[in-house]
Amino acid sequence: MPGDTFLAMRQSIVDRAPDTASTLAQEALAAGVAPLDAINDGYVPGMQAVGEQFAKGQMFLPDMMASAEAMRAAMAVVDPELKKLGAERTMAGVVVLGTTKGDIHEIGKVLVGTLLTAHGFRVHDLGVDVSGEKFAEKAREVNADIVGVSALLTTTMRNQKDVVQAIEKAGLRSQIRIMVGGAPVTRRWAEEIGADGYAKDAMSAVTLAQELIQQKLQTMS
Ligand code: HCB
Repeated sequence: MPGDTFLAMRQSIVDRAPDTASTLAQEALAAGVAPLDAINDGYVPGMQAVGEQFAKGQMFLPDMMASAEAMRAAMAVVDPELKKLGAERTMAGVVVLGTTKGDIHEIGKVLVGTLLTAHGFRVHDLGVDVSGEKFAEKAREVNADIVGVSALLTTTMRNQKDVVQAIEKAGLRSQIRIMVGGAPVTRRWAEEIGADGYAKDAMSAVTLAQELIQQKLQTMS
């Protein structure tokens, strides 16, 4: 039964069908499917399939945008369920999150923010197309522990390095841990640009953020 539901969720993204995506999410949650499983096993494979079709020229930009709308419709249902968990936890740390300059992909970054919130982090989401200076400014304003930078394009991934440099320039580097992610990003890239860690998906981003907070506390004690 969940297998069929996940396949239907995947298909609702490929079919660019927000109403179906939303209804399936409601039905699945009512039937006891874990919200994160719905995202990871249902909807994300749909976005991956869309990306593959786009790369092969079988799908075009407006189609990809419509699929993103369907994904957003599903996330609107699942998000509150994930966030509910966070309300019951003590504050785990402060995170400033955003997608780097020149890049408007936000679905993955929003998911990372939701799961961090669900695990007790206070998240300040700067949105998309964010410059290094804006990351640094916000990090100072909210006394952030972690800055999380997303990039989905090979061309914008290099702007993650600007964020590291802006934080250094602002004199905040010793207080702030920087984590990077996004489809083209790798652990090696994170090391190359001087970030403190790389996460391949939203749940790994939570684990990484928890580790970075522990490291920070150990350095301070
Ligand atoms: Co976009 N796009 N796109 N796109 N897009 C990709 C990314 C391609 C790979 C598709 C392809 O060609 N196969 C490709 C990039 C190629 C490349 O650079 N190597 C591409 C392209 C080319 C483009 C345009 C240039 C197309 C054009 O205009 N001709 C254009 C660029 C616009 C711009 O940013 N300046 C464009 C536009 C779009 C939209 C607007 C139609 C839409 C985004 C809508 C939105 O976000 N509001 C879109 C989409 C949806 C995609 C795909 C299909 C899905 C992305 C997605 O949401 N994935 C994507 C294909 C793909 O990635 N396979 C395609 C699902 C989420 C859950 O995964 O990887 O984003 P995620 O996030 C994960 C993970 O990486 C990690 O956790 C997340 C959750 O698990 N993570 C972090 C992410 N950020 C993190 C930060 C951290 O600190 C830690 C972990």
